[in-house]
Amino acid sequence: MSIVIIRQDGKIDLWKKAVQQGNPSVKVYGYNEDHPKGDITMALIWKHPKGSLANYPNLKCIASAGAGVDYIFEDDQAPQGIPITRVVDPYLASDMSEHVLSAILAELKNFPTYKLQQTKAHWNPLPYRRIKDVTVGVMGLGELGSLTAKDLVHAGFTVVGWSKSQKEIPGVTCYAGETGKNPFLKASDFLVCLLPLTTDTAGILNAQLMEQLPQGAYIINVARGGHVVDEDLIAYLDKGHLSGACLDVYHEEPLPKAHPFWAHPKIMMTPHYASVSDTKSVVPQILENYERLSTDQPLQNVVDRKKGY
Ligand code: NDP
Ligand code: OXD
Repeated sequence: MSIVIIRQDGKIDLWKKAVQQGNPSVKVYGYNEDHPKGDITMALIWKHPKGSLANYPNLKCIASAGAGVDYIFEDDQAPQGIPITRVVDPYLASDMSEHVLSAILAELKNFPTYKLQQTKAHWNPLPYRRIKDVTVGVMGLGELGSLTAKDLVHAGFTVVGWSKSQKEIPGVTCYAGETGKNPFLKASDFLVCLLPLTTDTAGILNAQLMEQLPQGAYIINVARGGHVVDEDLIAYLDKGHLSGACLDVYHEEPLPKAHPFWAHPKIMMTPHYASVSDTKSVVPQILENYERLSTDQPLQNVVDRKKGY
């Protein structure tokens, strides 16, 4: 039994060391070093090269090193009959909540516009809004969305939320399903997307949805680029129905230099770094699952393959 780490972002050594420190008796390899493929039972992966999981005939578990698993379902050569696990971690949730709060406060106080004015040495005081003036809508009330919604309530915002099944979160008006979508959108001056990317949610941030948002609404997408129809977002920003957007995730990452988002004056961009899996808090849960795998116990944080998240 051993673990292989498959990722292409230069962080294999970081994760390998963390696993070794967490449990020196576990055998762990990077996928690009010589390793006994038949011995591998767990693949700890993040945006692996498609097809690479098929190299492991005795694989028993695919462990995503992030919360999202959409990239695993996009690999049609990934083994079908074995569990996929994902990260559920308090820091991942609180980092996301802090990112969303920062984006909303920056926009309420006009920071993105002031930054633009600064590049032109343009002194132009603007009216600002207060927390009590706006309602924030959180799409997706799972691990990250529910904490974000609660923290926004504590910060003093009026908060509405939307999910597939009905939720009850103190202080949050929760809507569910198709019937709840329109009243949820109509209330959302700020719309925060924290949905998983699935066949149901791909392209959900489209013209039809934007039309239902209040005039001047602001979109924050911290989930996946595939949720957004890029042309629709640009059209709704350009015609002024949306006042702006803060994006962390894109259809293609890194976003190609020629993409119109880069130069758009109403778009704030961050490089898919709203909330990042921290080896210190995530490796213990990976090792816990590895131990469970070795002793035939049920795994934690298992993804529902039917739902896709
Ligand atoms: P969860 O699986 O815990 O929550 C997903 C939520 O979305 C649930 O409330 C679920 O509803 C809801 N949902 C799913 N499908 C639908 C649908 N069709 N209609 C309405 N609601 C739906 O996910 P997490 O909170 O852990 O993570 C959310 C996403 O955030 C990840 O999938 C990932 O893409 C992204 N992410 C981005 C990061 C970044 O740095 N930008 C970092 C980490 C994650 P229900 O509860 O009823 O099932
Ligand atoms: C994740 C991410 O899904 O970082 O964890 O996007």
